Amino acid sequence: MKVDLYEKIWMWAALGIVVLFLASLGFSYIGRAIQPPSHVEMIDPEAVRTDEEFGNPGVTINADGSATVVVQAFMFAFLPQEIRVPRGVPVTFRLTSADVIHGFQIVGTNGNTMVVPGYVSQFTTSFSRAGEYLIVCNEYCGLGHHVMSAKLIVEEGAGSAGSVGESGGVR
Ligand SMILES: [Cu+2]
Repeated sequence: MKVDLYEKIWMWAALGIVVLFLASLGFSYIGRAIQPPSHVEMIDPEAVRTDEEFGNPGVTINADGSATVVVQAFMFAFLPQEIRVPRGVPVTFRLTSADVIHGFQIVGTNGNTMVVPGYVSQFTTSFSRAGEYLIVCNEYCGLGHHVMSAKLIVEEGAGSAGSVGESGGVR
């Protein structure tokens, strides 16, 4: 079968693009630990403020040294406004919205999820660098969207000694 030269070039170019896309998917999944969420848990959005867990958002340090962060998102803020977690330990974020869809992005890390009313978004990550991180809402949620932010402070905790090189963590 005779295939025209230009046809051949386009065929190989199309194949190359597919390979490139698959490679970048693989890189973000394995290399950067960026994965789609797999957690499904439902909650009544109107009961969020009186919920035992989400009505009292905050940080809990667990017996094994890991941390659980409960966050309530609403127009136009996150509660708590300031989150303090130790460096180098697994940190599980649990979030829900009391009104519309919001985003929760910890800038400069792989911590990023949608916060959908009716659902609990959950992800676990760890922070290998102490310091202050900005948290922003990255889903347009209304007139005050641009002011919807919070602060994450990663502290040099007692449990974080010798945890350099933690896998699955972020910069
Ligand atoms: Cu928002």
